[in-house]
Amino acid sequence: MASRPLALDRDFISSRNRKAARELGADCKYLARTLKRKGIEFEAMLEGVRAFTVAVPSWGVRTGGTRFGSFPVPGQPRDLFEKLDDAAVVNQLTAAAPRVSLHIPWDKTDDPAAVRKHARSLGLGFDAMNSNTFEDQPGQERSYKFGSLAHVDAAVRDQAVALNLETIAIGRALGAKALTIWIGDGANFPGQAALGPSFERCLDSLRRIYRGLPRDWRLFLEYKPFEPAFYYTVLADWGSALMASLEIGERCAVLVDLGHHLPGTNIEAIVARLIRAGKLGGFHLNDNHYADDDLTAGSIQPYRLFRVFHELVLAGANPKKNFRPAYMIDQSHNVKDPIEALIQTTMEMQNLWARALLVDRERLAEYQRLNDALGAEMELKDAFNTDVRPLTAMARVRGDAAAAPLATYRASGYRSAKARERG
Ligand SMILES: [Mn+2]
Repeated sequence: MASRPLALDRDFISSRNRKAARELGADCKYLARTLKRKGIEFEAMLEGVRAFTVAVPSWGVRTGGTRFGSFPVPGQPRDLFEKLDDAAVVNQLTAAAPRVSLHIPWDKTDDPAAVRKHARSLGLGFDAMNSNTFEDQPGQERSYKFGSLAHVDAAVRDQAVALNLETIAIGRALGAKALTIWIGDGANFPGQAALGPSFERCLDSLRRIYRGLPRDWRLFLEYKPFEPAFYYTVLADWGSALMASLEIGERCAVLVDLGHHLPGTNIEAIVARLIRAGKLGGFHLNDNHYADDDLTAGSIQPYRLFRVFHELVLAGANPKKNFRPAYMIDQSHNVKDPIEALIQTTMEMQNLWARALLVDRERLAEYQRLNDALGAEMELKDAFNTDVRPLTAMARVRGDAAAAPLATYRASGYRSAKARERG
């Protein structure tokens, strides 16, 4: 496929920015003044915001989201090239989503060189590859109905290991540097699976995959408490994932999906522990109300994501070994335009990251030394309650993206153009 120019016209974006420039300038001036009173430099914050980027999931540019079926929007991407086109729109408007995360076999390609070239023409690279052994594909020899990497039958495990090695091979050709593994292996009923041996089989399969991992790659283990197995899951929690990653090797780490925790779990504390262990691999960012709801990040519990980001900002200020988390979005919707949802998510993360940067870490530490619970909490809340939207808008403008990405997207007519073009 011939490479096309960027999805949205640059001049269209900059003309919209020019129209908003006066108001944005005034808002930034006001914010810079209030920040200065707290000893915070606006320009330094701007650089901090611009340094934060996330990866867009290839499965997030189409509707999905429920087990009960999906309701496509007009002009959905029909192949991987078109998925990249849509992902490029998110990056063009936010300047914060320059990578895409693929799922194999959903995104299986016979011509990774062409895919890589197309991505590069759009200004995109590739983040962690994801392998899918949690559902059967047409023509597949052996079924994953009763598991994959931890299956009782060695032949099924072989097939699942092979799929992961193939995923690495495709990712290598694309320039990716990590593999994320999530498996649904487990049991729906007590007695169905032997708890000890199933974990051993999982470890054994992971070791085989790790042996096929290129030296400059990392392996991320993504845990999840339940679903599709509703009684027992092999990699159910960060304890199991950490234990596995410690046994597998130096380049194996844990991936935290925000939606993969039981209600009330203190995720920021898990993040702090994984940082200490040098085993925080990355994130699947999303939000949830009940379980693995894959809702737009920050839509339900923005304060929770802010607290997670605060731990990451703290760790970044005083880096520990192996601290370079991969930030990836993992969400899928039925009721929002998928591109709009990804833009909204990316903007929400820019805002929450900016607010986490505003925490006065020395003052917070002083409150903590004094056991001043109220003072410490208010230090966090003060940052969280700051309206940083002018700051993140200016960060986008500096990156040649849009001051107001959602309004710009809607005004661009991209969706209706694609509906006509793609049918
Ligand atoms: Mn995930």
